[in-house]
Parts: sequence; C-alpha cells; structure tokens
Amino acid sequence: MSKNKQLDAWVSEMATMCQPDAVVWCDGSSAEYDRMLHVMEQSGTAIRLDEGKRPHSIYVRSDPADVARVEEFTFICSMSKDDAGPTNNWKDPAETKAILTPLFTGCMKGRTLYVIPYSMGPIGSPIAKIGVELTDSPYVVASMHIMARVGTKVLDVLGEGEFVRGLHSVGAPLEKDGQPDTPWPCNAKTKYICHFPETREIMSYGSGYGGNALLGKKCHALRIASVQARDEGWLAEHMLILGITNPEGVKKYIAAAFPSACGKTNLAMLQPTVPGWKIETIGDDIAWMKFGADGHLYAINPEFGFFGVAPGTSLKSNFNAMKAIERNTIFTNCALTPDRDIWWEEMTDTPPAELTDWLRRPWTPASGRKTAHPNARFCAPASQCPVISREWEDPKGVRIDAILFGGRRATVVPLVNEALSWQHGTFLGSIMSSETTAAAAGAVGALRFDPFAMLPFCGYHMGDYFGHWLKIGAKADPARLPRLFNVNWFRKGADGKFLWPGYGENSRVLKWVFERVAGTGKAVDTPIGRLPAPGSLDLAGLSVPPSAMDQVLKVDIEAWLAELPAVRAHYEKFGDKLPQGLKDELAALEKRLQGAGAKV
Ligand code: TSX
Ligand code: MN
Repeated sequence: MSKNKQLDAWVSEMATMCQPDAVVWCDGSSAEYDRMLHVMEQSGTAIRLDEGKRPHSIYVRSDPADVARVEEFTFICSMSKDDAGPTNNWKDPAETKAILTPLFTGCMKGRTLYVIPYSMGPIGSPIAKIGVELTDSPYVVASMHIMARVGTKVLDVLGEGEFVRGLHSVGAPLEKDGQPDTPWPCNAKTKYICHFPETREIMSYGSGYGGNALLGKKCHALRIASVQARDEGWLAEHMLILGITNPEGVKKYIAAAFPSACGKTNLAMLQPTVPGWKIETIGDDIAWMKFGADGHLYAINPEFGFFGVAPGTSLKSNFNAMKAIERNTIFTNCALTPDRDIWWEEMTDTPPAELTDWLRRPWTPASGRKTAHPNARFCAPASQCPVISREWEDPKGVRIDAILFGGRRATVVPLVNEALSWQHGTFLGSIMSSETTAAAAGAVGALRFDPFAMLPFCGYHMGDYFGHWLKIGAKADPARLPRLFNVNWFRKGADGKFLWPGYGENSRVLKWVFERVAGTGKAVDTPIGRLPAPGSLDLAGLSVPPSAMDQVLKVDIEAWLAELPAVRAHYEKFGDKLPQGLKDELAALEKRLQGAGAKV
C-alpha cells in the first residue's frame, strides 16, 4: 500500500488479473536485494560467484530463446497508426489489450508479484520521472535495484503524483502445486513488448531479458519518455554523457549518440591519451535534456547503473568498466570458470583452459565456438565506475556544450565534422548510418540508417521526431545551444584496415570538439561541414602516418554525391512528415557538393 490512490487501485487491479500467490512492495533496501539473490540461488536461476574473486556478484544464464530485445514483438500502441510512423510496429491499443488481457490473466500463478517504484534520474530532480514496474521476476527486481533508484524513497516523492505504469510478466505461471520451476522462466512462444504512449503505460509479456523486462530503461526512459519530451519541449535521447576537463581545469560536458556496436560505453569511460586532459562518466546509454532558466540545455543520466555488452570488454578496451564490475554485479549469459568467476571473448588475451559456456556445456579454446553469448551482459552500479563524475547525481543536470552523432562507416564519413548550424546538425543526426556487415541480413555494404541511434527507441513518428529537434533549435538562443558534430572512428583504408586507432586516442577528437566550443579550435569549411584545420587536431605522440590522417579526414566529393540517392530513399520513408528544414539541408548539401565538384 502507498499514499497514492491511483497506484493502489492499479496494483490491486493487476494483482486480481495476474493472480500471484503474493504481492510484495519493494522497499529498495540492501536486505531486499540480498533476498532476491538468495531466491535466485534457491530456484537455480543464479550461481553466486567466488566471494574472493567477484564479491557479492551472481552469474545467470537465460533460456536460449530469451537472449535479447525482440524488435519484431515490440509495439507502439498509439491511438492513431500514423503516430507510430513507418519505423515502428503499430498495434491498435484496444485490440492489443484484448490480446494481452487473456495472456496476463493468471500469468503469475505460483509466483510473487513485486511492486517496484523507481525514479529515472536523481530522486526529486526536476528532470527525473517516476514509474512503477510490477513484475514476477526476482531477476528483474535485483537488476532494477542496480539500474534505477527504487523503493520507499521513490513513493515518498511520488505522493499523489503521476507515474508511468509498467506491467511485466515472464509469462510462465506455475499452475500445479509443487510444480518445479525452470532456471529461467519465460515464454518461448509468445512475447509482447507493448507501449501505450498516450496513457504512459507499458505491458511486457514473455521475456525476462534486459530491455524487454527492465522497463525503466528502453521502454520508459526512451520510448515513453520521447513522447513526453515531445509534448513538454525537452529531449529523451539514446546518448552517453561525459565530462571533459582541460589541463587548466575547465570542464565541459558532451553527449553522444551511437548505434549499437560502436563502443558507446567505451567512449563514456575513455582513458584519454592526451596529457593533462581528464574524461569522466555521467552516463553510458540515455540522456534526458531540458532547457535551464539560463537558456542552456542541461542533461541527466536517468539511469543508476550500466547494463553493458560484456564480450569485447577488457582492461585494454575499457579499463574503467572492468573496475566497475569487480563486485556487486549481475552477469548474464557469460561463461563460467571452474573457480566460479566469469569470462567472455576478449576479456583476456588468452582464454582460460576450460570453461562452462553460456549454454551450460564444457568449453575449451579448441571448441571452435563462442563461450559467451554475443549479447551477454554485465549489470553494475554506476557509482562503481572509477571515473564517475562528481556531478552525475546533480539534480539540475550538467550543461551540454556539444552533441556528437557517430556511425560505423568504413567509407565516406570523416573522423570528425562540425555542423554548420543546429538545423544542419539535425540533418547529420537524421542520416546516421552504418554499412551492413555479414552479421546482419541484407546486402553487405548497403547503408543501414539509424537516425539519432533512435530507430528502435522512438515512441512516435520519426518524421515528427526530426521536427521536434528542429523546433528545439528554433526556439532557443543559438549561442546557448550545444554545437553538433558527426564523428566516425571506423573509416578504413584501401587495405581494409582501420585508419584511426580509436579508443583512448579518440580523446584527440574530443579535445578538438572542446576547443571548438571554447572558441579556440580552428576549422576549415567544406561542403559537408567544418573539419579540423591543418594542425588543429592534436596528434602529438601519435604514430598514425600523415597519409592515413589525410584519408581519415578526407571529404570525398564524388563519394558524397554518390551517397545522396540512398539518403533520399531513406527520407522518402517519412512521407509528408519529413520536415521542410531537412529537405532544405539535403538540397543545400547537394548544391555545395556540386559547386565543389565543378571546381576540381
Ligand atoms: O569502442 C570502440 N571505440 C570507441 C572507444 C572509445 N571500438 C570497439 C567497437 C565495438 C564495440 C572501436 N573499434 C574503436 C573505438 O574507437 N575503434 C575501433 C576499430 C579499431 C579496432 C582495432 C584497432 C584500431 C581500430 N587496432 C589497432 O589499431 C592496433
Ligand atoms: Mn543502448
């Protein structure tokens, strides 16, 4: 029971439908967290890792049929189909509830319904929002303890206020008395991840994994929040936030959007190679940005932890993440060592001689298959990151001076490029793309667009979303808006090798961005935007040959012109919702490219 009549009524209505054996209101205490770990150990869901090697941490393996977000079963249930747009699956809200009600009826038999009040953002922050997740999964309760601020303290600030309603079930009732549970209950056949943007509701059925089940993250903080942000004049974005301090002690904050598999968490925790510069983490996945009274944009990280892809994470690729997951961490679908620690591909140069893989099979380096699932995850408190910023819990947020858009492009897109204006930057965000690889369906080398890295996460029509970005820029004082940049760490030379060393060396690019914002960095105008002027990108001590630097910064007019048909085809998807401002930017780019092409 709470002090919120709406909440109490909803909880009892949902409990009547789901028919759990018990209802437990989560208080958010560490004793409660430990109880959840114990419940998971007892049911066979979790193995406690070695207390000496990985204190207070557990190892979980999911059902092989429940390993990732399920975009084909993710729905935006707005009243009008047009509001979901061409990039979302739409489902009629009434029809959806008619499908979900029978599924949820009795779905928690034999289980406990946990009520998790959570705050996305520092409790009481003017930018934070409250939600309540109802779930029958102790794994979700424990993970939510790490990923959001949860419990009684949230109810205290909620009072009689509004909250996002999230109902989650693994969809695996225990029908008969004494029916044994499975280690990872889920519904292998039926999964639905449904969002009702008008009524700020989420209903998630059948999956216990990550973004499908931890409703505060992708479902609330991106899909529902993007709609709230549109309605209220702010931004809910798929962005990391970092702080960067120069040797004189001046600190600025940068937000950055990257699609998956571009190393967002690595960038958020970067160890700079430029002497005297410092980088600190505010968040690694989501940024909520609102205008302050001073007309500047302020950002919070609505999350409380990191839910990161494990494979590829090592002391070399992300030292600070490895430190953050030394204790108090939930590991899912990694491999298990004989001495009860975890391992995954590339964690160390030499794999352990024997492991148990994520499918519970014996594994050796000779097995010829991956030992961790490629989407294996760590879930750890953000506070454990050695470079977490002092301001990361500041309720007013941090002032954002630059926003980066990054894709994974082997060709065409240079290392860094500053937008000519907010509208031009919005254009750059709207055409973010990666070349398809053999790992994905479709032709290898075709462009896959992921505007603003929001394709799977925008809760409304993407054309309207572009319009919202333009509106944000139009109403603000341009001098107080963040500057917008495009970056690409992944350009390759003719030999197929990466031209830019990436990782810590990206601090050189961040330094240039910092100096552009500070007014000291020099740039040259090109048809696509402003590139570093010769000598303005700090390359001291870097062993990249000048010819490779030329290639990584090259603006290839012909290649850009050749790409415009794909951009046009991408834009056609949005029909009359494509804002005029972006059509203008595309036409202006073409004109600048043609002008430059005519000169050579
Ligand atoms: O995360 C990456 N970043 C950002 C780091 C802050 N990755 C990993 C991407 C998959 C998650 C990168 N991979 C980056 C990068 O900047 N760059 C590359 C490509 C690359 C890979 C290996 C090398 C160089 C570039 N190796 C050598 O140069 C020796
Ligand atoms: Mn993400």
